[in-house]
Amino acid sequence: MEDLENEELELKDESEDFDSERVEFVVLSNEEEREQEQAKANYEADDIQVLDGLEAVRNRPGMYIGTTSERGLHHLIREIVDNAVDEALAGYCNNISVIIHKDNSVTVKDDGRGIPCGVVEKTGKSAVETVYTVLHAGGKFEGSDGYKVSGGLHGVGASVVNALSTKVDVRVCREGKIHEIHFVDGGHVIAPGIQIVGECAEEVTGTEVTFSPDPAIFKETTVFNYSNVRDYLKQTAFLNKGLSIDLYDERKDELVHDHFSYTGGIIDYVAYMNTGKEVCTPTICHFEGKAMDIFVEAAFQPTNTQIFNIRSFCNNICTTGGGTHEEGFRLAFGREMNEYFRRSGLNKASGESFKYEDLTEGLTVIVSVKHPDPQYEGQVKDKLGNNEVRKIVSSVIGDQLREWLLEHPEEGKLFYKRVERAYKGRKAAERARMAVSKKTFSGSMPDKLADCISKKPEERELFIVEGNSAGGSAKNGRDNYTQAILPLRGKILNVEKAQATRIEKNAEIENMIQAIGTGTNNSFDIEKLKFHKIIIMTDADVDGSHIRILLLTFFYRFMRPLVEQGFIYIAQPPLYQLKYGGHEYYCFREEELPLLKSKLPENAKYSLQRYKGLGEMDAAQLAETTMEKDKRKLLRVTVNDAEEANNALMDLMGNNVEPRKEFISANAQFVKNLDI
Ligand code: 1YM
Repeated sequence: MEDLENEELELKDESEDFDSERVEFVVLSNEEEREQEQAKANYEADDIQVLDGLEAVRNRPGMYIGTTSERGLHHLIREIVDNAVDEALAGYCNNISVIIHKDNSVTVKDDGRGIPCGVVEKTGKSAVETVYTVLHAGGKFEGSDGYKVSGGLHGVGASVVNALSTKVDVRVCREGKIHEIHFVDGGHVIAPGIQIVGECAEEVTGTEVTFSPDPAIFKETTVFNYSNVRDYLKQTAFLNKGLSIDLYDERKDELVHDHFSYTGGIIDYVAYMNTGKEVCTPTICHFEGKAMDIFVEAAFQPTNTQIFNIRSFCNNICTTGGGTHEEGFRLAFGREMNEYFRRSGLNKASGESFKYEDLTEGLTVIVSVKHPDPQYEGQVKDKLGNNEVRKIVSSVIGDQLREWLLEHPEEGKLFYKRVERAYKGRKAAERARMAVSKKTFSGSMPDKLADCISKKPEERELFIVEGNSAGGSAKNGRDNYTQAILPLRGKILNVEKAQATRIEKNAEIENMIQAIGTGTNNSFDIEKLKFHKIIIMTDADVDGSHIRILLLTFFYRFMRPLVEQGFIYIAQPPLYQLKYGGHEYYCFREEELPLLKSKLPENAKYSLQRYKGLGEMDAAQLAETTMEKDKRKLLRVTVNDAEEANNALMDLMGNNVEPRKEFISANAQFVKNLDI
């Protein structure tokens, strides 16, 4: 509390200093004086707001850069580089360089137009200062030097980087002048703000930014990882044809340097991804086009590997979760290939349409779109959601692929051969699987498992349930055709602490491994997976969350493909049941309860039950709220979630007692028999 108050005082002091210096040099008429007074008052108010904004970033950095771990640290470089890349996309910048200095500060330089230095009417500050201090300020304001920004969100990340740095220096060459502005301690501008410090040739333009990440924010590390930065810059160079990017590392005795520039853009990217693989066509197909202000580009080439390797991007950001641009590609590719094989008479042998998995086996694809207003979805916002993109990608790529196939019959034939091979392979695998699955399903399943009737892994679900009593309710409430129940007795073994051999012999874990069917680590085989949904169902208390962490860590360490391929889920049991007027309402999160209560009439008589554990619900309630397919809410576990669980467990288990204490005190109201 005390700290906060001091901080506020400091901020006010600084804004006064800055302003008094400004006024000293100006002779004002009465009216001007009044206007100036008013402007000063507004300016101070704005200034405090500005610093409040940056303070918000410092208070909740995770909301702006996802995490303050090593990954978050590297995000800072991206934010600044992205501004330079935007300038390249606008057609003004050809060269970017990044330098990691000995003290782990980083300089990013470009030869674009230079961030505008004139005063922005709305903020009363220079554009550079505005971009570096106002949250969400991008290139959308008109400055007194007459520039007008065309659109997009040019520059929005700069203020976040400033907020999370102990020091930021910006140097701009523009209109024959060298300007500098400096910030310290999370965005406090050094008076008097932007200054001209020298002259340069008119044609020399650009921006240079040096920042030092704040160790009070990045507690885990402030040391940049060279290969991480290198990979990102290389990818950026692939995605921006012709852009030249240099990376220097001054931390070693000898200067380390990498240079990236690709005249072929994403064609070179596909060639790079296919390095060392046997490719099936001589050409890398490349198509591009634009519709509704959305630019679409795709490059692809089949290989003899069995992996469909697709990477997609929106505005140079990697969309790991896929999305509508990938779907558009998939639609176009599936439709046009099948249509071509049919029309050209190539597909006489099998006669049927190929499945998408046959068409894409071994295919390496890059899809890149540029969108003025991208919407991201998914837990980690890594999936493109804009619906219009699907159709645009599908028609741009589809139209050009159709023409290309007509003009390149030899290559069309090579595509066909690759697809036919995948098709035959799949059919053979299906036959082999049938033979194996007969054995597997008749064979050993753990005694405690209440298995389901269906033998199709795609529709089978395994509920891993905490405790025998909840296991009983789940068994009675389930759909026994598709839902199997495996109750876990008490705590499963902590896989972080125990040795590998002991783990696999632990009874609870052995049951799980046996039920799932894939084996673990080196002997893991996804083909043997018996359930396409593995659902962790634990109590909404500290024991429950601990068991969940243990299970996630187990999957992460021993059956990682299950996490990577999205087979692991978490059930969401309700926290409250509210009965009113003959109806039952359920709340799944704490925040929902006051909302629900506020919707009841005043003085309504209702009864409220807090579920401390799954066991408190009867079979029908558990089924209705947590298990029935069209009513329940499931969370799909991502690799990030599992990684976090793994880290949380390391915190809890480590020799350092602080995180353990924190966990216990944060959950004290629930603690029953905590044993960590
Ligand atoms: C090393 C980081 O930030 N370069 C950069 C940023 C901008 C411009 C040029 C720029 C943009 C525009 C006009 C425009 C930015 N300007 C703004 C804002 N490199 C780096 N290079 N003139 C110059 O968008 O029209 C935000 S970023 F908002 F001030 F225009």
